[in-house]
Amino acid sequence: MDGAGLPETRSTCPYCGVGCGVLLRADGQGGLSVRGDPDHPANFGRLCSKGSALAETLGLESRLLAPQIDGQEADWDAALQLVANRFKQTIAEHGRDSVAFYVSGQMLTEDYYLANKLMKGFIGSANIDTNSRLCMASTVAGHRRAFGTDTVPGTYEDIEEADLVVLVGSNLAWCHPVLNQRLLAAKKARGTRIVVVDPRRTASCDGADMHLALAPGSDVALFNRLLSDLAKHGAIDHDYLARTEGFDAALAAAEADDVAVTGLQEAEIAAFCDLWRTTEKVVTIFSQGVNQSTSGSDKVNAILNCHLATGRIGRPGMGPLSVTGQPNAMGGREVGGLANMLACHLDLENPDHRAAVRDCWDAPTDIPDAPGLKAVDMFRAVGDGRIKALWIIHTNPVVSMPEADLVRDAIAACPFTVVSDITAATDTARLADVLLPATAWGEKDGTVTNSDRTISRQRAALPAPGNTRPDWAILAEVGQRMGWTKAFDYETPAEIFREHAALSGIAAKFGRDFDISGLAALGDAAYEQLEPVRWPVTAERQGGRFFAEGGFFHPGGKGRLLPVRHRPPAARTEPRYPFRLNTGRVRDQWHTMTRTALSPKLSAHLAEPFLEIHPTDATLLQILPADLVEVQSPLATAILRARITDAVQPGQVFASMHWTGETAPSARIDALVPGATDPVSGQPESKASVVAVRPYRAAWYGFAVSRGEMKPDSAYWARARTGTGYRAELAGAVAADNWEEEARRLFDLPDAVAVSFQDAGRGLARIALMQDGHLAAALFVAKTPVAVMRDYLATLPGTDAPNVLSGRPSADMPDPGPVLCSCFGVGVNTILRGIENDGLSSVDAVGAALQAGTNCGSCQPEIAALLSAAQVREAAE
Ligand SMILES: Nc1nc2c(c(=O)[nH]1)N[C@H]1C(S)=C(S)[C@@H](COP(=O)(O)OP(=O)(O)OC[C@H]3O[C@@H](n4cnc5c(=O)[nH]c(N)nc54)[C@H](O)[C@@H]3O)O[C@H]1N2
Ligand SMILES: Nc1nc2c(c(=O)[nH]1)N[C@H]1C(S)=C(S)[C@@H](COP(=O)(O)OP(=O)(O)OC[C@H]3O[C@@H](n4cnc5c(=O)[nH]c(N)nc54)[C@H](O)[C@@H]3O)O[C@H]1N2
Ligand code: SF4
Ligand SMILES: [Mo]
Repeated sequence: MDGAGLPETRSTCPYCGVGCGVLLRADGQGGLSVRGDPDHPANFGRLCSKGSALAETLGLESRLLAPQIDGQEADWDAALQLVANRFKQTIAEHGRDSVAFYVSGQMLTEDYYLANKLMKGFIGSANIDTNSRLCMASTVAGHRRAFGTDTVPGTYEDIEEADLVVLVGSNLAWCHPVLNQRLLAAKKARGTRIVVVDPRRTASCDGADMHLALAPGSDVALFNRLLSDLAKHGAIDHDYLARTEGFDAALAAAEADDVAVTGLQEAEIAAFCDLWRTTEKVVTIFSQGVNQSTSGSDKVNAILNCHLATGRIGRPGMGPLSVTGQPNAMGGREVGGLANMLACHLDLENPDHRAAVRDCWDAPTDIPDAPGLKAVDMFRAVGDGRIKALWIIHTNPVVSMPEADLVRDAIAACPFTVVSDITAATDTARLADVLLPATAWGEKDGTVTNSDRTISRQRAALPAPGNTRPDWAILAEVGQRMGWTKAFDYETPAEIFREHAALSGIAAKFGRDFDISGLAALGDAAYEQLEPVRWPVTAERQGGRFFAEGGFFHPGGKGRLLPVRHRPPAARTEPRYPFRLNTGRVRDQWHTMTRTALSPKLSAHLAEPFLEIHPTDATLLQILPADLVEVQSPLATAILRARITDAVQPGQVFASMHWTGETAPSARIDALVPGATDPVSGQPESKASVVAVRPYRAAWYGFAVSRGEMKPDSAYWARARTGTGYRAELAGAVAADNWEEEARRLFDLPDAVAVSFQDAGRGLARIALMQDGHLAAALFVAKTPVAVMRDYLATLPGTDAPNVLSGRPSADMPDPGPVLCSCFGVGVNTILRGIENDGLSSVDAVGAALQAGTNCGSCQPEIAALLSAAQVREAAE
């Protein structure tokens, strides 16, 4: 059955905060087909490469399908009772602050609401924090300081109505690709100018008019200069300023700052200020280059100051727009998932707010009046024994937290750790005492809120496999078993949603912004049918923008400009650690890769962890293309593949955050990142560590492909899925005596037929292991990085693979090169040949001839970059 006759289920993509609507059709065999929902206001049918490949990530092979206690399968009753007992016992012996929850901006609102209710309302501790601390905390702090609440003033439509869009610390092209597509379409239609502020040249720069490659951490100085410039040229909106306070102090601070710390040329700064000043409709989009900094909150306020001073906020095409990372980063802020927030944008410090929430929940204890431990401090408290029972839900801190080795050791030593996940194969899940199997995206129901306050439903289109349960149901069970039977008696997520909506109505009476009381009486059927809806949702109002006329949420209703001054990153480069290490994302992987790495399509784009380093630095350090490099910080050492590129500036290097103990253990980059945090938001500085870099000279290098799993254990290895199985890069300090034996061990194929070529003197070995006349696995070894056609070899397992040992296709088969368009599997070489031989001269022409870039469009910026490089070459010839 192909399922074509079955109705489609409307749901929301589980990855980024754009929150694209998807239409799911079950294939009747456990799988789904996924397409963009043409009616969803976030994407109008578009999807990026990750959304398009969702169907490839739903297999059950790596799923956790039953609870585990100490690594042994257990039944739910035993696992839940153990969790409830150990938490109760720990609280009884050591007090309520001896336990903690560490949760996630990927939980559904209903899950998140219950986690917060259980910890803050019933356990009576504020020790619940979330990975949003690593992500949105600085924006939350900045919004609250300026607006009085954590309010996103604008909407996605502003991107299309703006004449100038400034991307600050946002690689929109890779991280919010559908918003980037909307922006590029607007540019085409109305000539929107785009400026990128980022120390690194990214794919987002390809469509930009200006790229300001400022020094890392110097955004405050740049926006302070902009504020001074606006004042100098009489561009301040004094009528609007009357609705705010703090302008004089903010301007004085701005004028005292020296823009020279940005390292930018005076002319480019002036051009940027002119453009901003003379373009009324300006949207400033910001993300982790702003938030993940020890001056993150100040960076946010430096940006907000400029919008407030010009009154360019809350009107069509104008305003600051913080793009959220995770699908429910915004929803998590609404339910109060951060250790310093209460539910529904209420304040933990306010006794009236606490009393109102306690009453609503009918909670047995007072709600804590002080913030709980924020993520970095929370794991330090686990490490020094203050926290004795920890529940981690929907996040993988052993990979994603700074000082990740300390986090790993702390969790390992914690007397009782519970992990709720969809797989047992994560660096964090491997350390759990109790592992709870959650239903995954596609199997569960609830709501998420995206970057522009639009609430959308995630809906189940597949049955829950094995003994998995939804996160909200697991939390409710534990709450009940801890003794609060009535408060955690829920049958459906709809009940939880109604309670949350009703509480938001109470919060609104205290003058809070987040009010969805219009949904408090939503019946089960209406919840089932709920269309995407932007908050607030009340009897009087739905959606819209905030602050066009003022109306801030501080007492007295005024907005605030903040005096902020440049502060450099916490870690200083020094002779021992001369490089600034920046970290971030790649186009086709999601965080710690537990889902996206299951997709061969997505794994083809960048199959290996890498370090971007400038050619000048590479030359000085004698690093050659494709060399491995050792990257050392005061905390730890990593081994990564060098990518020599002038996209980074001299003295700076960039690594991605994605690789893990499961995919490339020497590349867990957060082991190198110290836990320095912003003093206001507690958000760690993930983008400005200091490191030393040197070549890693391995005794041997290897490349492997296989149909089945491999078990690498060399000093360096990185594994990726392919359409036929797996591929891996390997390198080690000691060469094997017998590579054929080593290959049999690596692939666990003791009885396969080996076809091999070995030249011990030159350190060369090529081994193909055949089963039933088909290639099961192949290993290529050399003393220098192995030169074979990797994308071709990855297609061979399972075939009869003639001349596999040559490492390349026969002469009449051109090598497509690394995959650039993951939707259609089009390689770089294919596109380059099209440009050079067939005269393809535009992104559209490449699409028409080769299909590349015509489905999700995420690779269009990279195609554009190939085209402009070709034009530069032509011009030079
Ligand atoms: N493909 C993909 N998309 C994702 C995710 C993913 O894992 N993969 N994750 C999602 C999540 S949770 C998030 S939070 C978002 C993050 O989305 P982004 O914030 O856009 O992504 P990052 O790559 O973390 O960082 C953005 C840029 O900040 C720059 N930067 C570093 N230091 C500075 C600085 O001092 N100033 C300025 N102005 N810029 C600086 C970096 O060079 C980088 O290009 O992406 C979301 N979307
Ligand atoms: N160096 C550096 N570090 C960073 C960043 C950076 O830019 N640089 N970015 C930071 C940011 S912005 C973020 S948001 C974090 C993200 O970091 P994490 O949250 O740690 O990353 P994920 O891989 O998204 O982890 C989600 C986990 O939830 C599991 N899961 C999936 N679906 C479900 C489900 O339905 N229920 C449950 N219970 N579990 C599920 C997945 O298998 C996975 O283990 O990383 C942060 N760390
Ligand atoms: S932009 Fe891509 S990852 Fe983000 S929600 Fe849309 S389809 Fe999903
Ligand atoms: Mo994030």
